[in-house]
Amino acid sequence: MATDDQILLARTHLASARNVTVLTGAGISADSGVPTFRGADGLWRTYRAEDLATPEAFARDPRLVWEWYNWRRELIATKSPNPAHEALVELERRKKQFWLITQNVDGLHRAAGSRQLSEIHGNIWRVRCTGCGEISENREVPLPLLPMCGRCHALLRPHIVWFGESLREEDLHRCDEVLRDCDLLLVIGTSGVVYPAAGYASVAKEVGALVIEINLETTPRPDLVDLSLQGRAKDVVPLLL
Ligand code: BJW
Ligand code: ZN
Repeated sequence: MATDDQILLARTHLASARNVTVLTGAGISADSGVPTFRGADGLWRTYRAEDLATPEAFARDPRLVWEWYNWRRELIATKSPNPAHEALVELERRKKQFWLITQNVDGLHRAAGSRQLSEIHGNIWRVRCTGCGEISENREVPLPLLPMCGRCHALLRPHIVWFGESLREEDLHRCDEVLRDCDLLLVIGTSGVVYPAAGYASVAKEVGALVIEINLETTPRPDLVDLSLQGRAKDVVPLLL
C-alpha cells in the first residue's frame, strides 16, 4: 500500500502542476465491478480479448463477438462510477489545463461527468455500420445477435478499436498534444502492454513531465515512473486532491 508520505508527496506535485494529463485503464473500472482484461476474471468463456477483439474474429464469427459484447453491455449497464472517477471530475474542474485519456470503453468517466477526455479505444454504447459507416449511440441490452443498420441493412459492429486497427487520427493527435504539453502525467490502473497507450509515459518523460502511477501491482516499465502508489484506484485517487 502507498504510504502517507508518498500520498502527501503526490498531492503536493498534483497541486502545483499547471498542466495535468491522466491516462486510465481497466483498473479504475475494476473498482466499479467491471472485470479487467488481464486479471483473473479477464476471460469470457475460454476467450481472451486478443481472441475476440480483432476484425478477423468478427469476420469469422460475428455472432460470437456480439455475444461477448452483449454480455459486457449487460454487465456494464449495471455499474456506476466510483470515487476514483469522481475525483478525476473534480481534478478537471480545478485545473486550467487538463486532459483525460482513457482506454476504457465502458463510458464510466463520461457518466461521472468528465468532459475533457478522449476515449481512445471507443465506446461500448456506440455502434458503427460496416456498410455505410454511420455511427450511432445504442443502449439496447441485449442487442439482437446480428444487429443490422436501419439505413442500409448492413451488419453493425461495436464502435471500438480492435487489435490491428488504428486509433482515430483526431485522438492520436490530441493525445500527442496533451502528453507533450503536460508537466504531470497520472497513470491509473493500466497494465501498460497495449500500444499506443503503453508508450504514453515515455512520451511524457521525454518532455520532462513527472509520472505518477496508481496500480494494485507493479507494471512493466518502473523506470518511467517517478512515484508509484500501490493500492486500489478508488482508495488512492481521492486522497490526491
Ligand atoms: C488496478 C485495480 C484497481 C486492477 N486499482 N489498479 C507496438 C509494439 C507492439 C505491438 C503493437 C505496437 N503498436 C501496435 C501494436 C499492436 C497492438 C498491441 O499493442 N498489442 C500488444 C498486445 C502487444 N495494438 C493495436 O493493435 C492498437 N492499434 C494500433 O496501434 O494501430 C496501429 C498499428 C496496428 C497494428 C500494428 C502496428 C500498429 C489498437 C489496440 C486496441 C486495443 N483494444 C482493447 C480491446 C477493446 C475491446 C473492448 O474493450 O471491447 O482495449 S485491448 C484491451 O486492452 C482493451 C484495453 O483498453 C486495453 C488495455 O488494457 P488495460 O486497461 O491496461 O487493462 P488490463 O486488464 O491489461 O490491466 C488492468 C490493470 O489494472 C492491471 O495493471 C492491474 O494491476 C490494475 N488494477 N484492479 C488500480 N482496483
Ligand atoms: Zn448502414
